[in-house]
Amino acid sequence: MANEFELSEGGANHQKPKGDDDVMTTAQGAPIADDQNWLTAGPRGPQLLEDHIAREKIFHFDHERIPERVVHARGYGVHGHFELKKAIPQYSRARIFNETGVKVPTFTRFSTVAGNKGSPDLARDVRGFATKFYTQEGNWDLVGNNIPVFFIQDAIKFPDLVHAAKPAPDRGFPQAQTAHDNFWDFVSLSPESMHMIMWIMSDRTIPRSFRFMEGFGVHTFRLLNAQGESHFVKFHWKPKQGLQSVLWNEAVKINGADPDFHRRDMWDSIDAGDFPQWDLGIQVFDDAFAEEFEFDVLDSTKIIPEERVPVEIIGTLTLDANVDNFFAETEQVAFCTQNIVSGIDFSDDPLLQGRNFSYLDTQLKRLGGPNFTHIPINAPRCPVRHFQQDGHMAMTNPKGRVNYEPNSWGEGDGMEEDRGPRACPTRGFTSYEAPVDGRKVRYRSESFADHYSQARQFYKSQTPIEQTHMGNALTFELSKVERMDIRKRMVGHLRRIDEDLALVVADGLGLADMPDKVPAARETIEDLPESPALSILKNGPDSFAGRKLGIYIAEGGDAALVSALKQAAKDAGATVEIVAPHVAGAKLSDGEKMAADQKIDGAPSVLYDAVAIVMGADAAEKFALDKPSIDFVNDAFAHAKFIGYVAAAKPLLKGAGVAERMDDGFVELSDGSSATNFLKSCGKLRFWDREKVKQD
Ligand code: HDD
Repeated sequence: MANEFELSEGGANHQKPKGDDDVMTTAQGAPIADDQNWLTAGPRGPQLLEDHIAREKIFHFDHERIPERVVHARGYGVHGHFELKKAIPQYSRARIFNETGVKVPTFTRFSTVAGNKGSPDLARDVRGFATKFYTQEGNWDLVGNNIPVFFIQDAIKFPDLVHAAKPAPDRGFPQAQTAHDNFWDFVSLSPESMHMIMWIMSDRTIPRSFRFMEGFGVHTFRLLNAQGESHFVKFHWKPKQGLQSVLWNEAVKINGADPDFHRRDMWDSIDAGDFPQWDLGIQVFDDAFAEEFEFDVLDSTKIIPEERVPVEIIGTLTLDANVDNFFAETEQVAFCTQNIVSGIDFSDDPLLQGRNFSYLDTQLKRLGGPNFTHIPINAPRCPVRHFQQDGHMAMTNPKGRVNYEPNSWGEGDGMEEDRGPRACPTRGFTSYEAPVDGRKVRYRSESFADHYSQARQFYKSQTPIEQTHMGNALTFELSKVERMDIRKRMVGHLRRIDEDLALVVADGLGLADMPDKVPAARETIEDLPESPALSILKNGPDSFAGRKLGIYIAEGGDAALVSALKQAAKDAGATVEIVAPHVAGAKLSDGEKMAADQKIDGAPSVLYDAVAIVMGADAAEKFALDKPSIDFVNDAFAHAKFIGYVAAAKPLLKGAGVAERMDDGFVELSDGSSATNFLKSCGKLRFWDREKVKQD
């Protein structure tokens, strides 16, 4: 029967006909005989408006788009589950924090912030990390980023921030980047942004994969236990895969080679059964700590260093299913910071309080009505009962006569009517009874006034390589700013953060004189202790698991070696792609043609974490003059990647200009054990010494 449907798994709003009846129908369910030819008056005659099938098809198509998100438009969603490992009843009464071993379903959407839906994945940008937990007590949304601080302290500034970062209103560019006057004008006039600027100029904003980045709830929240006692909390996601980013030059090239690099990576790894995992960590502290801490815990431009308040791991998020339908799930998912459950509460962070208004409001616009919680991806997976009714696209409608309270239906009147739901003081949400007092003022608290100390702490906590990347990023971005006064103002801020960094940038911009320091509301605390947790390289995984090896094969390559490399990569938990001059593959030493996954022109080495070159001497001579082959080697070298090569491939290395500069990042391949050694080296992810040589 064409009108019998089943809902597909994973909460998708996708309906498939049951059984083997695949007859196409209209949206009204009427079978269609021909949907490729519009009804016309005669074979070459005018089209008839009567054609209800054509009109319905075009009508629906005309309305396919919904407004893209005003920020975080480009995103990628994945299903998963959260499992609590350690109950914390002393802090929270929420079931999700008390029942270990229960798999709470989740949906996580990763995103970039500034770019539109079609922008490239490797834009230098903050990544959104938003998770919806479908708990037994309602949905909890943790709407965070991969950076633990934010640009502004008060939500009222958000429209200005976003306007300044997005394309200029007159010209409509630049897209998906901050390297332009408006952005740097705004932040250089908003000193509170300086800590965040340090983070976004670090490699955190060019992650290698969504799988290899941390997530943060950013704000201070509250946890409430069964006795109603409150503790402050900050939420952290720690990737089990380790942290990893790419280089800026690499990011620029990935955007050209594969603008979908991050979403493809996520899709492929889940499709292959390699499920990424994050530990959920909490930093819990009390009022006494909040009082003694140098910074205000309600200020979202500040962190609490992990070395100061340790991150306690309490559970694990596993992402294990791709969506069935991108629109139904990833586009329609509606995160709201206000979605919390009993046992979790807000703090007075002025950014968080403002967000609580904004998210609900934006979903109304984006999804077209107040019933977006009826869309399967947004619907709670626990009983939902209330007296809210009607509105656009109402899908789940209560039965019966009662739609108000208080009511006396069902109370001994002999009528069967259900009285409907009642509020429940014992199980229901109750807010922390925080004392509130004060005059109504528009005022930024003095306790929010230190804008440079943690920016400095972040910079100082990086390795020299990471500091160099930050200097380069600032120089690059500011070199795209046309107004000299904005460039100088930014260098004036950098002088308050670190004089050496300011010097590097001033030098990079060719400034003749060092600009004056920007006036500061508070002097920088120069000696905050370094926090190793803030560096990516100090927290690398030392494993090639989850990474990708590109093996460039050509005629005459050693077939046994390619097999050994594949095996060694598999043993290391990595994936392999075979790249060849032709996508049909190449004939190897055993006389057999090995199929290729990619043609060299479409598979530059920026798509891989490490590369190996296995070809015969004639092929190496031939491809030493071939631009894609030269770039393959040359870029792998420039991006500090490990390069495995056979001796016969040396002409290509020479053609690429690296033969004279071979270092320990090159591993000669000959047999199975050399393949294993090569993969072991790759576990370091990058041969950073090559970057050090460049710096010297
Ligand atoms: Fe926001 C989306 C994260 C401040 C207003 N935000 C959005 C998303 C993430 C964040 C991850 C995408 C959710 C998804 O995948 O659908 N936003 C943050 C973080 C912030 C932050 C970590 C600071 C700590 N945001 C912020 C402020 C406001 C907004 C201060 C407004 C006053 N954000 C929005 C929004 C969006 C949004 C306009 C756009 C689409 C959406 O909500 O659903 O309401």
